[in-house]
Amino acid sequence: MKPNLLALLRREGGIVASFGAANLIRHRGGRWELRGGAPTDHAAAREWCSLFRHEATFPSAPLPAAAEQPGAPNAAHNRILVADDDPTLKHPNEEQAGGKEFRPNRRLARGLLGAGLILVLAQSNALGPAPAGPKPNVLFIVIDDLNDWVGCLAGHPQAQTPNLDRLAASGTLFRNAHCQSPLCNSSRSSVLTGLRPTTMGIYGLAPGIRDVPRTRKCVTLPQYFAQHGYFTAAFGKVFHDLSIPLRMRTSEFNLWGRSPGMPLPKDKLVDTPSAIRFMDWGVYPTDDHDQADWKTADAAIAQMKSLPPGKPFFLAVGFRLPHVPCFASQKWFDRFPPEDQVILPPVKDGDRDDVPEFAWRLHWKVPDPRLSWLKQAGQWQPLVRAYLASTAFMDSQIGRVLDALNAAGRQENTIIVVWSDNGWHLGEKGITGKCSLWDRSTHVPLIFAGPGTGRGTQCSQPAELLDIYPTLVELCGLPAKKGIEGHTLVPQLKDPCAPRPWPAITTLNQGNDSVRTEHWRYIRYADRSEELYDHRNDPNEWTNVVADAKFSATRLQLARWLPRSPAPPAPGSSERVLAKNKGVWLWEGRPIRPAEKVD
Ligand SMILES: [Ca+2]
Ligand SMILES: [Ca+2]
Repeated sequence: MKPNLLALLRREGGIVASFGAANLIRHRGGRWELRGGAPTDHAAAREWCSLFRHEATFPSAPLPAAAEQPGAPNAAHNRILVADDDPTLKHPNEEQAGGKEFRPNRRLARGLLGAGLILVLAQSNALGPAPAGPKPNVLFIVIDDLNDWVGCLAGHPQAQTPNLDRLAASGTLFRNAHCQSPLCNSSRSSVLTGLRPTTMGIYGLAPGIRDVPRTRKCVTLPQYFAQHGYFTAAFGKVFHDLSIPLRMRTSEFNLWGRSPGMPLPKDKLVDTPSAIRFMDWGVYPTDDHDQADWKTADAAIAQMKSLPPGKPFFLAVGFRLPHVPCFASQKWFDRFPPEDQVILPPVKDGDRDDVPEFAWRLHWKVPDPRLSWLKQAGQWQPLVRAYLASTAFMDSQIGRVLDALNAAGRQENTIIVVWSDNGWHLGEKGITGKCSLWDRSTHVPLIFAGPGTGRGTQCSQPAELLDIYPTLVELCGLPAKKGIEGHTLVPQLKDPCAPRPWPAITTLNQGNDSVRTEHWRYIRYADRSEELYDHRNDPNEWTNVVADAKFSATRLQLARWLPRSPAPPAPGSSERVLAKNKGVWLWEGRPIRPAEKVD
């Protein structure tokens, strides 16, 4: 029976190299010693020692043939495990979250690869079998501000997203996935670093991760793949716009491609309370080829036709719609009923009567108009229709990229993940936009498809976007990444009912957090006011039951998941930042004056 290598390593320290059924063990600084295995394994071990000029002790007599194990692993199954304090290692990364990541020095790594060995870090908790054959590619698609108005999520009865639906039908759909922060920069920074906003101190639209001490040197998801031999490229909006300085972009991806901006008409189509050009919706432009998402899909498709040979790829594609401006050409609007027949989202009069007043401070002054303005301006139905139309257009661009992947013959060996960085209100709780801790802001599509995923399965347990990092790492057979805060979703990709003890946690500025389980949402604001919703009976989060004594145990149980020591806003935090200074609450650096509330 082949011994458990990790157990052996822990017992012996140093390095354990496995050649089929034989184990070469080296105590720190000492000779290598071969134990067990068949003559063919010994030959492989001798060859490796010769290559490295290692001194080794081998058994004096060859083992009898009977010791040879039928079906002994071939060279592709050889392993080497490296203890964390072995002198052949160098530079523990000084990176994030208290974890150390160790890499072999170049000479050792080169030799290991030359000998056909697969390297496994001793810190790995998930020593599953390494995938045979070439590593799977990754197609990483991020959408901006798409809530659950997706056909397969049934968030809106008129949503048209046939390409997301077909992808979900071929993989695993997480029906209860939530962002870690309902805002572009903090959400994307969390996904890409694998860290919570409360760990990074990134809560607003600035700063970017390389300007924050905690994350300055962290190894992001694409960087981790590049470290493990992947060609990495990004097109469109992957990081938040301008969050990574120009000079640093090629260290984030091997290729940082085009990120086209949205086309803008000469004048705004809708005269919203905010004069910001982006806060707009309607029929524009006339030609789909002028859309940012068309150009992004074009660039990704072109890249798929000219990938470097001999390397797996990690291709990140970021679409801008349905983020405002919600623009699409006439043909996409024509796919939906006229404005007076568009179905409005369910909204309850007086819904905020049982919501803490503090909730208003999370979206104190935002460019997104309130529902009261939409109603008064006759823009509620037009906005809903524009959101549906721009989503349908964006979905068609995902379809183009998926078709190109198929045409390139890559679909069989490519893991596809699609996610949105946050949701969006279209009138619920009296607001539009995303700065809230309710389901409308936190609930996002999350789909995995390809090798290792389900085939048309759906998981209703809570998932976090933070889970994307460890899930992709495991699916691709890379060593588990230390120091990241998500949990792999591989068990749920294999069996959507596999138990999952963790809730989804969303944070919007320091001290405001939400905990979402399969049945509940609990929110606590920075002034310690609270909300509790029972999703089994109240999917719209209309009735705050936090004061109901019969739910007090549930409330306490959920509150245990709240972040314990959230980091203060990192230096340089700005835009959508709520903070307290000398007892005064500040919105984007200015004191909040209740008389200025717009509801
Ligand atoms: Ca966003
Ligand atoms: Ca209510």
